[in-house]
Amino acid sequence: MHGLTGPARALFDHLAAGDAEGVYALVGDLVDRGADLDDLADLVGAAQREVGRRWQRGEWTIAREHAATALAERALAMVAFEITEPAVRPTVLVACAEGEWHTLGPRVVADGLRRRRWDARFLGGSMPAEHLREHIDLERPLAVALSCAVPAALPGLQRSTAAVHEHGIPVLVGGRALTAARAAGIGADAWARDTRTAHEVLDRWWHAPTGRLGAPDAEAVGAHESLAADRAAIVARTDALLVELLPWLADATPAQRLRTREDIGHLLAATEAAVLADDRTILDEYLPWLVEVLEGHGVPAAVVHPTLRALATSLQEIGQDEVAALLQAAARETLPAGS
Ligand code: B12
Repeated sequence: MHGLTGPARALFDHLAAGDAEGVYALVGDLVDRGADLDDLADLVGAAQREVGRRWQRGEWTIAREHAATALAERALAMVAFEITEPAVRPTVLVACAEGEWHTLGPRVVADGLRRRRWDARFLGGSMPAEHLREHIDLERPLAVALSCAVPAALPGLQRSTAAVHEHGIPVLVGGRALTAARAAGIGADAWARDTRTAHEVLDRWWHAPTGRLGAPDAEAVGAHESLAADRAAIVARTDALLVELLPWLADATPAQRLRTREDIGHLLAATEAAVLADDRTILDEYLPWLVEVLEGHGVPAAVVHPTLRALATSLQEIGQDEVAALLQAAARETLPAGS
């Protein structure tokens, strides 16, 4: 069961049933009763969080999530198409960090800014830093707004932020992987929760340009770079150590073996993000989430502790003792001993 009520519940039920007509009728009705794009964004956000939980617990297939998301996108577009007033505020580029494919959030932020008469241009999913740098030459925006929903995209966010800063342009960041502290850690100039707060920050920058741009913690960037350089070797070594700890893995199918290596890669990506943002809460959130996802998808959670041990050992073998200690502390404090 979900805790949604009112229109959020109705929207989720239509999304779950793949009922396009139901979605359009509901949105039409809400708009007639005065709902605006911000209200719709809150509603879609609530319904989509439930979509995510269903996938996380293994109750929904990826195809069901995709179908619901495609409809949710349409619901937001219905309102966005009505925004026709010309911009009176400067250009703002809105993009996803490199490696980030959650586009609904930043798209609705771009539309919400257009509604507030910014010349907001949405650049879509995963925007590599070098292409963003090039595009800024063409557009000369007042600011760039970057979105990051998964911790694995934080390094891409940091690179994009640095690329924008090379032009002396400030960067606003948002999305569910971020907090104010993480935003400051990667060198962004501001963090905003949603379009309303994004508009306030941008308006401030418009009227009183930011003097000094943010900078990431150089030590954390260095620590991240040295870890990222050994990524492939760490994954391969962790995988080999894991087979020693769980000999039955050697008999798994090639597809399962590949999946295990991918999962190790994701765990390492979360660890890298925690190092870069110098923020262990990234791992504190990631590990219990991982256990729930594995359990929901029929993988025994008992593999998590050996995987963490194997990863910590391979990190220690290459002198990354501090990172290993970070991972072990997060595991100790957030996971039940036997999981
Ligand atoms: C739909 C979806 C997808 C779709 C996205 C399709 C698309 N076109 O966007 C696809 C299939 C691509 C996808 C992929 C993945 N996903 Co996904 N996804 C979701 C889901 C269910 C909904 C996201 C959404 O549409 N939200 C609706 C919008 C309106 O809300 P929002 O994004 O939060 O945006 C609001 C604010 O955050 C903010 N905001 C957002 N960006 C910005 C930017 C600025 C500048 C500002 C100011 C504000 C701001 O304003 C927005 C409006 O209020 C979420 C669930 C959730 N809880 O978010 C999972 C979720 C985010 N995904 C998750 C995961 C794990 C993945 C994958 C790793 C899965 C996989 N194994 O491949 C990949 C990663 C892909 C990648 N590298 O980006 C996890 C992340 C958990 C974690 N620990 O990191 C979640 C939370 C699901 C879950 N409960 O486990 N996903």
